[in-house]
Amino acid sequence: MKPNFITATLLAALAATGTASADDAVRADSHAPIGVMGDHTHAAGEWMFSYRYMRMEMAGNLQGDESIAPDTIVTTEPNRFAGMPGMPPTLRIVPLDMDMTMHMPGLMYAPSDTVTLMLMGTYWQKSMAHRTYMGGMGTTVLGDFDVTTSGWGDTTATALVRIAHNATYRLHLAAGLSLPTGSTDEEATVLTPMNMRPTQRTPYPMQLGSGTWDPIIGATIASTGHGRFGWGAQWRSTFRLTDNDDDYRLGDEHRLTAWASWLWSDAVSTSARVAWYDRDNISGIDPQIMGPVQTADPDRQALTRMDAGLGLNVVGTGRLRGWRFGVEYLVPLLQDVDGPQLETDAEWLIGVQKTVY
Ligand SMILES: [Cu+2]
Repeated sequence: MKPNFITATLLAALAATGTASADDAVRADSHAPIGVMGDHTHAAGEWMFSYRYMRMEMAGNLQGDESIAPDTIVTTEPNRFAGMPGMPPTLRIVPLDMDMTMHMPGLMYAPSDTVTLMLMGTYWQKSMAHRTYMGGMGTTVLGDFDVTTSGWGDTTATALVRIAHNATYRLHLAAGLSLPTGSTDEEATVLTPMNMRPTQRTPYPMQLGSGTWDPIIGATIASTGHGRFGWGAQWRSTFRLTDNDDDYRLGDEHRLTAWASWLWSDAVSTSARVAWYDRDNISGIDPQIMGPVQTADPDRQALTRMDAGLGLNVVGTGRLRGWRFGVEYLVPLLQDVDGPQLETDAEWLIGVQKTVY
């Protein structure tokens, strides 16, 4: 055989089975919609810096999958602390709405073609509006108050391991740990039904971290590169195995998502996605979290939600090679809660990524 033929054969074999990192870099659809974490891997030696902004808006309350009004909550929903000193038989403080903003800086590095390491931090800004009803019964409103908390949440360290990776198809597993860098001791001033304003530990949804070291396991499969249509799917679960210093553990979380993408040009793709999310109740109880309010009840934290989302991915070319931009908007299709719990209205995600080759 002539050397030219051997070289051509080798190049063809590389093109068919190679790492496809060049294609990954220039096709907008080679990353999942921006709301999917750990969706892609890197070629050996590559670094990636990223920043994601997430905003979630919630308003009104659900019991199961149906709306429940504040007046109904405070006259019919039992207070788990009833019987303790000063505790009314029903809930008397109702969350009205909540805005959550999350800033997520991220770092990825691939020590080899097989393994990509990922580190992601979270910085939370949470704000919840409440309505307090007067005394132990009836529907007379005493007043409204806001609770806000902000600060670093938990940090995740994850290894992504390639099982298959070629020009049109990729499969990788995720194994990681959520590190308890977020506070579980946040405090706020509240308005009680007895018209007092004590400062006390905030209920669970306003805390910033879990307080526990939690394993993360997942898998991602995706197919792009053989035309304008692409698709992918991911499973990702967080398991809470031990109680934290405050005598409780958050519920396990499970996420399943699948998306389809359309490549308009190499630089621009759009996506449609469905996302299923399930969270268990809290087990144990923080003795410092107590009050006639749903958010203080460990058994009113579980939820199942199905979201639908539309997304846009843009990848830089020329001088902007290595830069990516993504945006995604999700709305719930189905929600079912161990309530009452606030109802999710919408979620926005915006992200910027920079790969260093
Ligand atoms: Cu990356």
